Amino acid sequence: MKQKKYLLLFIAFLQLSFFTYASNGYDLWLGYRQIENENLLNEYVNTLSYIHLEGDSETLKVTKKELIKGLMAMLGKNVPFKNLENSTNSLIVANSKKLSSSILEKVNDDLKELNKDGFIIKTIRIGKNKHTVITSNDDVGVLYGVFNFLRLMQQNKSITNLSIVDSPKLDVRMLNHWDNMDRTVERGFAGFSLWNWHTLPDYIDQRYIDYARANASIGINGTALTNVNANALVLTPHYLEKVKALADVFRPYGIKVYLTARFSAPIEIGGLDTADPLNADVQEWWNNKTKEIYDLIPDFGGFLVKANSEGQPGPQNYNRNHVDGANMMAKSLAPYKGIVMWRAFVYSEHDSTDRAKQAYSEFVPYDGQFLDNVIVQVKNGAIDFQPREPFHPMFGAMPKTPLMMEFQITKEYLGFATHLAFLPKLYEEVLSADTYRKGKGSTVAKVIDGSLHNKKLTGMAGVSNIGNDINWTGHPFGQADWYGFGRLAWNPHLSAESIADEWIRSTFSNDEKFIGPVKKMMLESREMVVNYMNPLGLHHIFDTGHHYGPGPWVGNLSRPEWNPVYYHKADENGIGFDRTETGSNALEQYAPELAAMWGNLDTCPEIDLLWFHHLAWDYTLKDGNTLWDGMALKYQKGVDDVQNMVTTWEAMKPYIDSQRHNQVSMLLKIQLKEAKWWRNACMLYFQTFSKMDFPEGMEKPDKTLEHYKSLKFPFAPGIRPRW
Ligand code: GCV
Repeated sequence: MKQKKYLLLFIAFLQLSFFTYASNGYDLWLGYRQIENENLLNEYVNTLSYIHLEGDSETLKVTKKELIKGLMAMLGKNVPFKNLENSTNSLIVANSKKLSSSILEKVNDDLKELNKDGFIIKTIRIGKNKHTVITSNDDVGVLYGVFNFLRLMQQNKSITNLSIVDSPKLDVRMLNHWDNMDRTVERGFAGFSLWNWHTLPDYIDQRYIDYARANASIGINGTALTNVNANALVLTPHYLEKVKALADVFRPYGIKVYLTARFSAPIEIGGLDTADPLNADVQEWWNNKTKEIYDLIPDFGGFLVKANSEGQPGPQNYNRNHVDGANMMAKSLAPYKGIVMWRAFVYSEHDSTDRAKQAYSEFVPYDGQFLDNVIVQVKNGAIDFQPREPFHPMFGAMPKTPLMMEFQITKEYLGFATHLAFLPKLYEEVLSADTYRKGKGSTVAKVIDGSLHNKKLTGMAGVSNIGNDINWTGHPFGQADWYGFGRLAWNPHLSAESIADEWIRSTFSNDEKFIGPVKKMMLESREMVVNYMNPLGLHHIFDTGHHYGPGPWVGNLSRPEWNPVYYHKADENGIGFDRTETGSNALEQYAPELAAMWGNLDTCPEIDLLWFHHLAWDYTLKDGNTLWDGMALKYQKGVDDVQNMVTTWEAMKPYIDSQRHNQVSMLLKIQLKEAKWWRNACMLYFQTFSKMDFPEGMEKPDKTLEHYKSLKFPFAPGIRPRW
């Protein structure tokens, strides 16, 4: 009785200190909190009397550390490690190869179902004794199992009767860092690069370890360290030593290192006078370079390549094609089981066709010609990470080629790190889109998990939003995008709703009074951004270069498709990009069902209207409003919804620590200010064409169009430095 009283007092003390302490967010979703619910705490303590952990590989050492850390924090006590004999209520953690036959027979059927890195968490009985087993056919799977088990506890789920069998649906689950070697980050808004190339390899920043741990906790198993706008120097011996040091840190966490390979590296650092992929010296150079890398890093993942895109060199400089370039590198990597991720983000100033069509036109004819260890990396949409884009038409259109998804986690076009827009909602929309390539139900998720066309190599990449800001992502809610990306790379069929739920519980609180409103706010946030930036299918109307804020008036850049006016095509007759048969006919690149649906104004969803159609300002929308009024009201709705988000968040103050609450409050106010800026600037500009009044219900702009046009941001973060 007395003991119980002390326990309650202890919990009350912890709660009190939680609300008054300031969390800087460094712990991410792994800040294990003391279990507050007394019954649950008892259940956990009783179920976890002992831990029995087999094996001492580097991976199992970090697994053990994680268990100790997590259980100590959540239970408020140490759980002793003990041999199994005669014990009950033990947590058994081991690679399946180390399990005793009596345990093995309880999990054998489940083990057969596992893919690489999959795990089992199962409650078993042996005689009178009850235990919880976490196992896998490989050590990394055991680590993943432990992270998942701890997550169940973080979410206050019962652990007395578990039967979880979970495997990753994709092989390559990786972050792409657009980190330059001078530590600036292209499109990075959370500080400088994590990689301190100057102090590597001798100085191992604790951040590198914490980075690996965070990634492993959500199943991420690869990282491309450097920008796709690549610098060949990273392939020199001086830098490879540093890359090796990072690879050594990441290895226990199951994370492989990949490098971006500049196509002209044989010239720039190899002393050759060509980088022609069919030239024998060039091939030999890549073979030797690859061997040099594998001598240092035996589990090196491979190369990520941006070629003949936005000024990057590539095989076309030598009148060769993507297949020649990718296959040359693939041959050098094949003996070591390395892969080439060849990006399909290509468009050319010499091609006057709709930019949205160019990647498909260039790549689809190569279907079936890439070697087995090449995977073509395709952005989620055909333009460039816009707040909303129809899925990229290449998905489903190359049945003989593995395609991997490239999402952007950093918010180049969704308000940088100052706006809250929960991106898993965007990812979910793309992944669940139906390509109709093999009939109804041929979703993008099935293309990339390999099930639609029976692909062996599968993957998903996310352009990282991480920097050296203390909380990693700048905006505390940016952590949810990293987390959500990892979870979807593990299983692209998960729902954004379940991801938001998990993340809130692990990161902030299990209090339903907090979870309900915050989850709602997160799930609606991406649509708010679409509304106040790019409603009704508008796209790429961002200010030039830095992409911060509106710039629909920009029309003076040398390449036509770099100008917002190219995309909205506003004139006195109307607005929108005609991609139907009467226009660019980008629709022809989709399955006939989709071409018909998007091509017909009666069936085209209004969220995609101006992506596919150029319509008169007085065109009637489904709700009876004119296009002009409807557009204005969408902009206004975006602003109003952000205002509501500000109000919701203010009411959340009692539930979390003051530091993070205050940070989010300030950021939401910036978001509100900028949402109004977007609405005012865009509507004033489009009004110069429509010549129509703003409808009732739209707040009138308080500044002139000239004012918005005059705003300049020479030091906006994330712009590519010019060396
Ligand atoms: C890394 C967009 C971005 C560029 C980026 C490019 C790409 O154009 O604005 O910063 O370059 O995409 O994905 O290669």
